[in-house]
Amino acid sequence: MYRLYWSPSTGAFAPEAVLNEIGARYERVLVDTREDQHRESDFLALNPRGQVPVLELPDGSVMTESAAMVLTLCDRHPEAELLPVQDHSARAQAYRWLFFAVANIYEADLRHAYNDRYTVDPMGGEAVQRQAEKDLDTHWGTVEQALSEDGRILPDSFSAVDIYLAMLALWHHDIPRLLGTHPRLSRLVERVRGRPALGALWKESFGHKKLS
Ligand SMILES: N[C@@H](CCC(=O)N[C@@H](CS)C(=O)NCC(=O)O)C(=O)O
Repeated sequence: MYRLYWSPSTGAFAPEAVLNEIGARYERVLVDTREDQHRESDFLALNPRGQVPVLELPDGSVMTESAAMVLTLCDRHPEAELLPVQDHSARAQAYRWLFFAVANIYEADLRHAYNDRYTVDPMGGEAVQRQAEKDLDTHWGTVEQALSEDGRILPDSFSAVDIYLAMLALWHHDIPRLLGTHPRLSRLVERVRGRPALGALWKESFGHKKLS
């Protein structure tokens, strides 16, 4: 059985969504970042970086990095068809946009949320945050151009990368503006939200958020 160390409103959503899509058995261990549980020694022994999510595989090995978890779960459960097959060029596009999302959008979201960590100037947090907002505009613009008209990052199939992008969209500091100005992304979010396997998790994770 898989074990997912998670906290609400974090990158744990993506691997948990994939676990739901593939129908795998898993248990959740709450590491509440709001209570600083991610800084406790037991958890630091699993992830010295002190971040969620952490995924324990059925053989007891432990991994960090949400995107790596998504790829690992898709590889281990190919029957769920959440990624194109290995030798198809669409697989390369899936890697491309997942890495793009992590390296750029997730990165800018962290700068926005933890702006004080990105400057030695005690007054500099707001400037870091403004720059992160500008960068997010640029990166979401790039994604919007890459999406199909009906809101998929791979034009021929739904994929785990759509799930990952939907999660990042729901972290945006101004979701109504983001979705209002990015119609293809808005359709992607609707598609992910409508996935039968994700209903309960979506409600728990994002049910309180205003989308328009
Ligand atoms: N690259 C990591 C980033 C993980 C990460 O930044 N997690 C955040 C929540 S989304 C966290 O644990 N923040 C607590 C902290 O840094 O203090 C991943 O994709 O898993």
